[in-house]
Amino acid sequence: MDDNQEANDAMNTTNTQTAYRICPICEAGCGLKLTLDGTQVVRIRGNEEDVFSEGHLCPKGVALGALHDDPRRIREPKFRDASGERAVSWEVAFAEAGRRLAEIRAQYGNDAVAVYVGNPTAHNIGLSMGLGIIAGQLGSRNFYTAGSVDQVPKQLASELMFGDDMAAPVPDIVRTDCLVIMGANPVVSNGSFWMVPKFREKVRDLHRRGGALIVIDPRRSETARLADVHLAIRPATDAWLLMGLSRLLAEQGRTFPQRYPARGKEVLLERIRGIDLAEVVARTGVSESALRELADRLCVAKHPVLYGRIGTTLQAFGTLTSFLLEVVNLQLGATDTEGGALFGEQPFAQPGRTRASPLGHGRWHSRVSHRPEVGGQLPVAVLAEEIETAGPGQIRALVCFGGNPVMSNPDSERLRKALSTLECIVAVDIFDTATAAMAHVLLPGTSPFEEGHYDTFLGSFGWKNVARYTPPVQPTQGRPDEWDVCLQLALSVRSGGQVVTSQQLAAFEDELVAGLVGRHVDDPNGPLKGRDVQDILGRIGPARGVERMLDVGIRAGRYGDAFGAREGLTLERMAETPDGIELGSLRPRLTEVVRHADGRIDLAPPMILAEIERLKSSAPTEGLLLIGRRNIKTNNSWLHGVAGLDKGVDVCVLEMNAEDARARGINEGDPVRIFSGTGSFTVGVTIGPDLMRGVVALPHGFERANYNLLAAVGLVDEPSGTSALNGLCVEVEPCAEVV
Ligand SMILES: Nc1nc2c(c(=O)[nH]1)N[C@H]1C(S)=C(S)[C@@H](COP(=O)(O)OP(=O)(O)OC[C@H]3O[C@@H](n4cnc5c(=O)[nH]c(N)nc54)[C@H](O)[C@@H]3O)O[C@H]1N2
Ligand SMILES: Nc1nc2c(c(=O)[nH]1)N[C@H]1C(S)=C(S)[C@@H](COP(=O)(O)OP(=O)(O)OC[C@H]3O[C@@H](n4cnc5c(=O)[nH]c(N)nc54)[C@H](O)[C@@H]3O)O[C@H]1N2
Ligand code: SF4
Ligand SMILES: [Mo]
Repeated sequence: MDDNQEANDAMNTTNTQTAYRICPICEAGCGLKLTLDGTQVVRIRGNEEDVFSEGHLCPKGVALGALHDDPRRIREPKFRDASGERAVSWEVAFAEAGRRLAEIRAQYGNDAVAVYVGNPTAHNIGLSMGLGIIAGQLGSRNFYTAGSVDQVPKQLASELMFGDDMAAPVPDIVRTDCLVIMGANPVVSNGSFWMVPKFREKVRDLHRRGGALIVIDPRRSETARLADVHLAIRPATDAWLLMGLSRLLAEQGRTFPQRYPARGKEVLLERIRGIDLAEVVARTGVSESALRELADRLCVAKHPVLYGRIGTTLQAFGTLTSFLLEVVNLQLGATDTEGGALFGEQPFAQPGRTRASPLGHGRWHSRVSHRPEVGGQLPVAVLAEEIETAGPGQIRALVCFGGNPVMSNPDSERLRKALSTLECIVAVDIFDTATAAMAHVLLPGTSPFEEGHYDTFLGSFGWKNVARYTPPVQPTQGRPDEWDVCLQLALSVRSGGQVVTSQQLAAFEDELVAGLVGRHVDDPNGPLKGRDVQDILGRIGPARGVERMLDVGIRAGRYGDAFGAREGLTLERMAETPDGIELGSLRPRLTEVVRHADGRIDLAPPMILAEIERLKSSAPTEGLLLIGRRNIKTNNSWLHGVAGLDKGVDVCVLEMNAEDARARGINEGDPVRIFSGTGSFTVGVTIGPDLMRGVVALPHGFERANYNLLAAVGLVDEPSGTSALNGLCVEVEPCAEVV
C-alpha cells in the first residue's frame, strides 16, 4: 500500500460520510450512495442495498455531482428588461414577479397568466406539491404541462376505461413469460409510467425462465435488440395493429373473461370484428403471418402482458392506441393477474380520490381552436395561438416551472416568437435554457442535492411496491428551496408584490398543512376520518417544509400509521431506512382501481368508438416519416454539456435506412437538409440497418437541430390534444454543409 493510498484510506475513515439520494432524473428512481467529504460530494455509486433499484446506475446519475458544480447552473435570481440583465436579491425577484403578474391579472383577467409545468417537476417534491398552490392562486384556465407532449393519452384512456386517469397498469416483469413492448425503449429510457431500473437484467431473467420479449417498433431499438421477436411497424399505425390483433384473439375465443366487471363488450367486439386484416397489413407493414404468430404466442403464453409508451402516445391515435392496448390485456386475462398487467401501490395518499371525482374532459375549451381541457390542462399545441390571438383571455404572461417549452413543444420557432411578445415570463429553472433565457424574472431551482426525494406522481408505477424517501444531502445555504419558491410566489401574487416575511411564509404553510389534514379528516373513506385536526397537527414529524405535507400523505396512506392509530409508516421511519422498505409484490386489486360509479370497466366509451371511425377513415401516410430516439447521456432538452456526459460524441444525427439514403444520393456522414411543411434545418446522417424503410429517426431537445421545428401544431391526438410528434411527414435532401 503506498502513502497516497494510506492517506486516502485515512481520509475515508475519518472525514467522509455516506449519504443517500434517490436520483431525480428519470423514472428508474435509482438509489444512490454518496460519499461526502464535508459537504462536498466526492463519489456517487448505485446503492446495491436499495430494495427497488438494486444498485442500478447510469452515466446521468454519476453526473449529478458535476451538475451540482456546473458553473452554468443558475445560483441567484436574475432580472431582465430592455436595458439588459442583472442579478437581484430573492426579495426583489419575488416582489417584481408578484407585482407584474398581479398587474396583468388585474388588467386582463386570470386567464392572461398561463402556467407551464415541465417534466422535472414530476421528480421534484417541492415543485410537484408546490406548483398546485401557485396555480391555484393564479386560477388560470391556461394551464399547460409537458404531459400533452407525453403521457396524457394514456391517462385519458385509463380514465375512460377504469374511471381513473392514474389507473395505468405496469407489466409484472418478474413473473410474465411473454412481454410485448410497443413504442418504448426502456433499455435507454428506463421506463415511463413504469419505474423499471435494471431492465436488461430483468429481461435476462425472463429469458432464463423460458419467457420471451417481443418488441413492436419502427426502429430496431436497443430494447428490440434484446427481443426474441421484433416487429417493425409503420409509425402511428399501432391502433390498426391492435385492432387486428384483438380480432384474431377474439377469433380464438379470447373475448373478455367473465371475472372482469365490464360493460360495452358486445359493442366493442362488433367494431373489432369489422376490421379488415388486409387493411391492417397494408397500413402497418406487419405481415398477416407475423400478426397471427403474435396472437398465437400470446394465447399459448401463461402470463402474457402488453406495455406501451411514448411511441404509442405521442402519435396521431394516442388515446385509441393506449385504450386498445389495455383491451388486449383484458382479452388475454392479463389485466389484474400475477404475471400480467398489475396496478401498483404507493404509500402517499391524497384525500378524497373517490369515484365521484372523475378526470375532467371538455369542461372548458381553448379560446382559438376550441380544444378540450383534459384533467384541468389545455394542450401545449394551442399555447402559441393563445398568445398570438388578440381578445379577452389572451395570454400576456407565463410562469414556467422546470420546463423548456421552446425545445419540447411543436412548432418551436412559432412558439419562441410568441413567447417573445409576452409582457412577463417568470421561470424557475436551474439553467439558462432556450426558454429560461427569455424570462424577465428567472428564479433558480435547487441543485439535486438540496431537495428531499419522494415520488408522489410516479410512485404507483413501480415494478414492485416500496416506500422510499431520501432527505436533502446539503443545505440550501439560506436560499429558498422549490417548495418555498412556490409558496412565496403565490403570496407575492396575492399581495400584488409586497415583500413576504418569514412569519407570513410560515403562517401560509401552516394554513396549507392544516387544510390538507382537514381534507383527510373529512374523507369518509380515509383512515383519519373524524379525527381531531389539532391533535394530528401536533403529531406531524418535520417542523417545516414540504416534508410536512409528505408526512401527512404517508401516514394517511394505506401503509401509514394513521398518526398513532396503528402500526405503520411515517416519513421519519422512511428517512431512517434509506435502502427503502419493501411493501410486497404487485397484487391483483381491480375492484379498488375501477372508479366508474357502477364499478364496471367501460369497454365502449363514445369517444373511443368515434376514434375507431376516425381511424378507419384516416388517409394512409406516404413518404418518409420521422420518429424520435432517446440516448443515455441526455435527458430531453437538458444535461447537455454537463461534465461526464458530453464526451464529444455527436448523438444528434439523423438515422436513415440504406435504401432510403441511396434513393436520395445520401452517404454515411453526409450533411442533409430535413424539412416538413412547418420547418427545416440541416443535420448529419448515419445510415444503418436499424430502421424500417420509409422511416428516419432523430433525437429531440437539441438546439442545433431541433426536431420540433418540424412539427405542426395542428397534428394532435384529437381526444387529448396531445401532439403527434412521432410519425411526422418529412423529406430529406443532400446539402452542402451542416449549418
Ligand atoms: N420530438 C419530441 N419532442 C418531445 C419528446 C419526444 O419524444 N419527441 N418527448 C416529450 C416528453 S416525454 C417530455 S417529458 C417533454 C419534456 O418537456 P419539458 O419538460 O418542457 O422540457 P425538458 O427538456 O424536460 O426541460 C426541463 C427543464 O427543467 C430544468 N430542470 C431540471 N431539473 C430541475 C429542477 O430540479 N428544478 C427546476 N426548477 N428546473 C429543473 C432543466 O434545466 C430544463 O430547462 O418533451 C417532450 N418533447
Ligand atoms: N436517457 C434518457 N432517458 C429518458 C429520457 C431521455 O430523454 N433520455 N426521457 C424520459 C422521459 S421524459 C420519458 S417520457 C421516457 C420515455 O420513455 P420511452 O417511452 O421508452 O421513450 P423512447 O426511448 O423515446 O422510446 C420510444 C420508442 O418508440 C418508438 N416509436 C416511435 N414512433 C412509434 C410508433 O408510431 N409506433 C411504435 N410502436 N413505436 C414507435 C421509437 O423508435 C422508440 O424506440 O424516457 C425517460 N427517460
Ligand atoms: S437510470 Fe440514471 S438517470 Fe435514471 S434514475 Fe438511474 S441513475 Fe438516475
Ligand atoms: Mo416525458
